[in-house]
Amino acid sequence: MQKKVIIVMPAYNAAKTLQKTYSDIPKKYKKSILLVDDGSHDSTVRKAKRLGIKTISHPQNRGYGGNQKTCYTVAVSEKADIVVMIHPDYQYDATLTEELIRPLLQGREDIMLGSRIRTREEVLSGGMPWWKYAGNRFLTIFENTVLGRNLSEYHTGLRAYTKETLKVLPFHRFSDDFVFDQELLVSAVYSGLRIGEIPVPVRYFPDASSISFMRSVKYGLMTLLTLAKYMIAKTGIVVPAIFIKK
Ligand SMILES: Nc1nc2c(ncn2[C@@H]2O[C@H](COP(=O)(O)OP(=O)(O)O)[C@@H](O)[C@H]2O)c(=O)[nH]1
Ligand SMILES: [Mg+2]
Repeated sequence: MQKKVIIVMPAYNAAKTLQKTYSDIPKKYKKSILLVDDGSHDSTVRKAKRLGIKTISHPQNRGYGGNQKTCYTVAVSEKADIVVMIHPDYQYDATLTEELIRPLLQGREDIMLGSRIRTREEVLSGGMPWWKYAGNRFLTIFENTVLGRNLSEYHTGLRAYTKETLKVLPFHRFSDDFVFDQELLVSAVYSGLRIGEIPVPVRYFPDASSISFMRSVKYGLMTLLTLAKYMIAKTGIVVPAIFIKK
């Protein structure tokens, strides 16, 4: 039976880049896109509606994690078998959607990530600021060591999940902030889920990146805290709420 794929876009002030992101999404999925607007101050909602994208608006800004909670709740309630999350900021190559989800369709992986980190030269010439690159590498090496995995990055905004993954992970208990993405992956590792990746080109330009240095530092520290929670959970003495008890 044909699997149902829903593409979710957690949007915040994405009016300038939405059309381009939308254009790159393969035609067969254009009718199954869901955009959740997190109280944007620009014309994101108007543009999304004009493109025929199903749009849900948060009356107030809930944050990046809060936005994804709505995305996944709605996608699961609409009986998606596979949910692709892509930032509507045109940073990621949406033409690769098919390739990204293939291992999920074939039952080989539970989560797929589009990794921007292939070579340092490629990433930096793609425009990622050197301090973001350094932070990404540091956190990724640390995460791989603690989690016992070998991913090339944990920080991408192009991801795909099976419905089983979204049903098993307690994502409603994750943060409403950016660390949501980390809690999801760390919780997935704790639950023994399979995480695969494909390389995707990097595209950094002013409209594709708004997170400031200080927000990034906070994100880094929250990521380390998430790893500490993982280590605590592994002791078996207490299991923090972001994990499903074994
Ligand atoms: N829902 C929500 N999303 C946000 C907020 N701030 C930023 N974002 C989104 O978070 C994503 C990642 O931020 P971005 O600045 O692109 O990070 P970078 O590309 O990694 O430097 C983008 O899709 C933004 O639109 C917010 O307050 N709420
Ligand atoms: Mg971005």
